Amino acid sequence: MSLPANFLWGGATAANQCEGAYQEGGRGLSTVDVIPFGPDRLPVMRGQMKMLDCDAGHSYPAHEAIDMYHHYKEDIKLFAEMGFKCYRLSIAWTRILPNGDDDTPNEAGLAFYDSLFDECHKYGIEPLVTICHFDTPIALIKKYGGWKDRRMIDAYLKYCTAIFSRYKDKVKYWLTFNEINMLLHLPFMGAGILFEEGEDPTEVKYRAAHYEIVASAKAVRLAHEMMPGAMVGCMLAAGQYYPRTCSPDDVRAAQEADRDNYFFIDAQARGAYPVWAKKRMERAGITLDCTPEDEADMMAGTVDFISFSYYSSRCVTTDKELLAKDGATGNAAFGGVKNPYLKASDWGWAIDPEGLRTTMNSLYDRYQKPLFIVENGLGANDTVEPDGSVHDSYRVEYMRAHIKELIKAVDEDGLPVMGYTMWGPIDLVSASTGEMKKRYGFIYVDKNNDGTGTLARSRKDSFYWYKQVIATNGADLGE
Ligand code: BGP
Repeated sequence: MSLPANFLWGGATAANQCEGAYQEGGRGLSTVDVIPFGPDRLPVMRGQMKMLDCDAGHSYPAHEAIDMYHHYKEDIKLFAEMGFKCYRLSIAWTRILPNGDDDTPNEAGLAFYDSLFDECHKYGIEPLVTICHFDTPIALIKKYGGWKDRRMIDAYLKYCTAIFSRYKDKVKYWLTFNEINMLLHLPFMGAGILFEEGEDPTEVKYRAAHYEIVASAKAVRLAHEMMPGAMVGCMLAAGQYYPRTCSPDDVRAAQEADRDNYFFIDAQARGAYPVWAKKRMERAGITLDCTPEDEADMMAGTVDFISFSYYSSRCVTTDKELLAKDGATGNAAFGGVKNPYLKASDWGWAIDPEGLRTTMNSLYDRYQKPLFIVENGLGANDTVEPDGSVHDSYRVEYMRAHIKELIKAVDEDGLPVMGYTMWGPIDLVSASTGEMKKRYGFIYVDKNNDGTGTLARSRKDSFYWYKQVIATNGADLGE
């Protein structure tokens, strides 16, 4: 067993999925606040249905979430009890700059995260901060149309300047954008994009992607200038694409599907777009608005490490009949078909622990930069027993199998891996469905889909299991 002694075990959350208190402390409105629960959620996340404010006909899970804004001391104490070395969280952009580009940051917002980071350090927990996790300020969507507009780069850098100068002594590890490739699938959630009549959606998305990539590169450079020793990573919604069969057409389709993701990470890790991307854009008639200055910025701002989320592998086919009949229900954002060799979660997401190792090797072969698994976990229905306990052996089984593959990737393949922050150590709002009952946590939160519940926290069986995993640095996986 060769996980390094300083391996960063922990958990990951996002502001909008746990903080709540969406109007407290001078916070401004952001995309995630107006993404409703129910059937309109997907069209809004995709930018097909316009919603820039809340209305009485919808409910909005992010408004209260699990109210971590008022419970963070209790929650971080529970993370510490499990032995966390690292806590990945995101800062809500509009707590710091309520309009997204204010000249003076909001002191109440800054003070909140100051206190949260102090709480982490009290227990020796290293914060890992996502600068932007699916939250584009609504004011900037009204002003610029979100990431469609180049001026977003300056707004983002203003925000980065505010948080880097305030937290430079408290935060060493940073991620520029959560799941940057999600912009292609859920453009409103990923980049505040709404499509107007006559626009080519593909062109709009790739132009926005370019601005985020340039913003990310400039943020990396700024972080290095302002915080010597800081490490900044990119963040990919990862999961290797498998061809459904060994037909050459399927194999090519899987390669092209992987390239949708590599497009982003090649730019962030190597500092330039891959050759095939230029050809793809030409074929699609897309112009990127990439200036020589952008190219120089991208090259000067490559990331220090590659972080990613991994829930499952993906499977593609070129067989139209099969696609119509066997479309994957889970990970709907990524499309594809069901993999007949894999079981799926309650929400239809394929379960493929070995795919984690495959994905890690593909990423390392390509970039040769340290890897960091910043999301992995099982969203499941939990049953609370009359005595309050939750026997979530399915969650333990999922995580054990994935951690085993992570250990093989280190032990047998020799990959450098900085840490593992599983997704949702405490139950929180699901990003894709807005549900509470899709639970990932080791800590149960008494809150239901309809918003009822006491918000009380309690330990599930998996809580004690993970504690043991961390205490033994992965040597005891409880078998
Ligand atoms: C990723 C997001 C997270 C998180 C996770 C689980 O895409 O970065 O924010 O929510 O997926 O997905 P879900 O909440 O839809 O189950």
